Amino acid sequence: MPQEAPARIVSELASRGYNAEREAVTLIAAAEDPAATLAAVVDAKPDGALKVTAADVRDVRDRDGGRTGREDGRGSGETRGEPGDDGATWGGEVDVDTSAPNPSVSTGTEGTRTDSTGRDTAAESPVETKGSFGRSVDPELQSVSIDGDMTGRSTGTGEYSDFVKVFRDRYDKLGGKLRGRVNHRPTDAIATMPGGSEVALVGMVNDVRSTASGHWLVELEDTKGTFPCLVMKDRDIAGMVEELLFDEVIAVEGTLSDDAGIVFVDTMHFPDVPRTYEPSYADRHVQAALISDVHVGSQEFMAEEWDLFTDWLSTAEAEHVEYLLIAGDMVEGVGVYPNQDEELDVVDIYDQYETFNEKLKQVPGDLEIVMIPGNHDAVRLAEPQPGFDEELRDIMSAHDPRIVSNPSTVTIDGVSVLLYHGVSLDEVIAETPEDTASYDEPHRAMYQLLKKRHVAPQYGGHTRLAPEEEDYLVIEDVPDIFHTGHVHKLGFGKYHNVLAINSGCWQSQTDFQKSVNIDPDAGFAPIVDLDTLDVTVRKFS
Ligand code: D5M
Ligand code: FE
Ligand code: ZN
Repeated sequence: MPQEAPARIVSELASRGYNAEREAVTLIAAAEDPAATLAAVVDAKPDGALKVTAADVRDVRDRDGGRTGREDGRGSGETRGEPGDDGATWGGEVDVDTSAPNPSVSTGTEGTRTDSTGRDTAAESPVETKGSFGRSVDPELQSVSIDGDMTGRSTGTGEYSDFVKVFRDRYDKLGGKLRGRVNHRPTDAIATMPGGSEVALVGMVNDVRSTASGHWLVELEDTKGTFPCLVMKDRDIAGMVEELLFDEVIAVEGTLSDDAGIVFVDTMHFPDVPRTYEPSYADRHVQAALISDVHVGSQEFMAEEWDLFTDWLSTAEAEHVEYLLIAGDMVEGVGVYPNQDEELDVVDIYDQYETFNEKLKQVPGDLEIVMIPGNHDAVRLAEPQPGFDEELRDIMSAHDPRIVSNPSTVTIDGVSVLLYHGVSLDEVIAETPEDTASYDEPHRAMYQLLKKRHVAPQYGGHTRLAPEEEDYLVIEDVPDIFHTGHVHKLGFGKYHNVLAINSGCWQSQTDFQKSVNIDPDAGFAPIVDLDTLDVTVRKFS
């Protein structure tokens, strides 16, 4: 099986009981004789040492007068991609595997698994490999920065006052996006205005009811109180009411009733993404693989398909894939759903993460991995979910992934990606009309979240929210890409130029899913061109 050098180095080190710094792997890969360098580095480590550092590799390199290392030390020498050259330096073998199927491909700016973009039509053909070094990545060009990671910053104690604070913060942040667009007044001021006045208010949706005559009564709440707003059933905006979720922040304009007790609504506004939003693009050709819901430890985890995916990542065809973003549910977890234990392959949660770590080692070492937890992971269920604790980070450290909270924003090569696991999508799909959001078009449910500028608006339902000093779930800045998982369905499209991708899963249908007719899209890897935001879906199942 062809394996690209850094991944091979990581697994070689792991088999000898070492974790390694990313840079150390890069330096070893860059050595003239990676195998000899690795052996020398390991020899030089004192007994009981656990981690190979870049300094260790440099020490060995300097000691050998540069024989085992390239001068620039950057790990991506020009000769890297030459067939037979670098491949031969690893134990003298050249891997050329013609048996692996080429993953089928489809590209486009919008799609689902079942659409007509040709996903099922690609023929099987041999993978082209360039020795064991299919990739050529310059780590100096990679850039990753994280925003909104609340790991270690949780302050909530669950007290009532925390709830007040978090909702206050939500109202301030989202209200701020609406206040410039309407001439709003606080609810207590509206109550004193003369009947018939033109009014506007910005509020959180407190209640939505239909009246006996089929109109909609939407109760909005601001910091001063609540106010009833009536949307007549024959108005165009009546359709918008069906898209409302509790606790989202909207603005309305309308006319005050004669007794100043109710507003007859004419227009309704969402914080939304501006239609003219211009996303940022990378200024070089570089790609990111967006995946989710690996569910290692489940009997249905698709190990073979995962192997095909990571093998493919090691080929020249994937050489521009420099980032792997994982949107939660790394492992199957334990006790997540009733009777889940009957379908576990690995029953211990720590063993599940150990196994996941092994799966990560198959990913070429020069890819930057960023991941957030999901509802199957071993962190608190309530959102925002902090990134994993130290013990789990240690277990998952072989590839040195960046582990951040759910949600978080990661900016890669200048392109911002909002990562959110996606538990609220179940709610959006259940509570808004079928043409607004469905499991077959999960990206449309994501559009709703972008429109509401909040990843999980509704408190107290399916989605559990943890009260914090601030509302980390507000989408303050418009991301260039919004990436979720959780519903195990593949779908992507653009909303006001923001690319929304729900990335499917690596778990075949479970008994529960069978019983409720969930047909997962398993074994797909959407690949995004960061210089164009175009998507190519690779199929490994
Ligand atoms: O959930 C994957 C999808 O399946 C997501 O849409 C929720 C749904 N699901 C799966 N199992 C259950 C149970 N037992 N009850 C309700 N909904 C469920 P994931 O959380 O990734 O397994
Ligand atoms: Fe999942
Ligand atoms: Zn999930």
